[in-house]
Amino acid sequence: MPVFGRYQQDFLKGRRFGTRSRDLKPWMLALLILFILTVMAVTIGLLVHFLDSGEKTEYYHGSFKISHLQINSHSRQNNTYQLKDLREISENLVDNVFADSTLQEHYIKNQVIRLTPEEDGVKADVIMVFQFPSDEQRMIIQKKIHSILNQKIRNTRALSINASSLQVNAMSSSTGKLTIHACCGKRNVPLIVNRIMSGDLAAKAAWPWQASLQSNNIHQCGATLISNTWLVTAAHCFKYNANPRQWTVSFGTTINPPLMKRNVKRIIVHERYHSPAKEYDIAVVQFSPRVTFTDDIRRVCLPEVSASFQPNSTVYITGFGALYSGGDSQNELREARLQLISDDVCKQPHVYGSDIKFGMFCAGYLEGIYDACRGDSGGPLVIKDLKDTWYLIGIVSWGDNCGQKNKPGVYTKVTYFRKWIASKTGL
Ligand code: 4AZ
Repeated sequence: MPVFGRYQQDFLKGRRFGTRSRDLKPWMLALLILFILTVMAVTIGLLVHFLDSGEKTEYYHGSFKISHLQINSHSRQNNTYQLKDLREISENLVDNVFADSTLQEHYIKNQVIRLTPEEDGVKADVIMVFQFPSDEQRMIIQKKIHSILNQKIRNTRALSINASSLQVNAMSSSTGKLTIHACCGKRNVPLIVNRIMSGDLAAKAAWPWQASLQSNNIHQCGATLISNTWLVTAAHCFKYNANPRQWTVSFGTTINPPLMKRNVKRIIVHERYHSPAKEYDIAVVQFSPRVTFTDDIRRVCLPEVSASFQPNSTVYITGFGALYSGGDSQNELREARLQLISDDVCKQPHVYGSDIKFGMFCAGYLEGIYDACRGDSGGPLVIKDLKDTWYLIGIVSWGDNCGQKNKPGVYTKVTYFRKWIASKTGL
């Protein structure tokens, strides 16, 4: 006689239950299925409702003509503007239009994406960002935006705008996002930099243009993203190895794991860089495939040749470099706030004397401490303008050790090489 273990007995019981369930009347079964379906439908409905009740970001493209003015890259006389000023004035104007309108609760920001000089004026293309509950009609909103702009830009004193030239069109959110991200020098986190020795750890997406240049997968130098395929760095990074096949570039605030990695396709070192001389310490690097800009990976702006910066201005350096002379490179990105040092100060005999040549400048503190170090080379020194747009003005180049008294860091002056960068990259 077979001996039934516990599982076999349960199995038999199960079969008996099975027999009972087959006794369910058809109407009971139908009721049960109906009940289950109703519960599922209600749950899905509630889920959809709660997930979808959030605000949706929407993008609108506007364009208008600013008349009776001329663009001038040097002076600033009557009706004569620099493009940079005009961008700022136009963005402030659109901010003001919506800050005081029926759409004020929904308005987020605007960005002038293009200023095109035309006969007797300039055409401005601007992207406007709003947030609406998801059930809002886009065509109705588009008309509302047009009507608000149409009423208010007529009466503005800041600029003379031809209201009949105004056009407003809804954009798909993917095009809107991509267009906004394609703009340079913008980041999506607030600036909080603590002054601790050797800098501070950088927040995610705080310096989205920072890259790490690696040969045989070992971090060697910093670099700065200036387009979706080009980087600027220091020439001396390639002193021992300029074979693109042995170099890769990574993005993100850690080297390991990288947020994204690319192969280097081309390394162009300044023709007049000859080590051990320190002049012409600049190179551009092309990688592939190109990156898509996101909050974490984005290009910095390049300054115009004519841009100049006041001594003592606040600037920032970032890098994976060592925390002290002779130390190792770091896995996590760090940032430090520095001050620009005038040539007069830096060329003093007890600082660097005549070692500071054309195309270089100093930044940091004569008392030392905050400084770039080995492994930061090639990385960015950036400055922020009044509209929170970041510009690359220096490339970490050299210095006597790190953080020493009277020996601040020395940087390649980007404005000096602006035309050289354009000649190699087209940017
Ligand atoms: C280097 O070895 C290096 N303190 C970079 C910057 C500085 C010193 C050394 C500036 O790459």
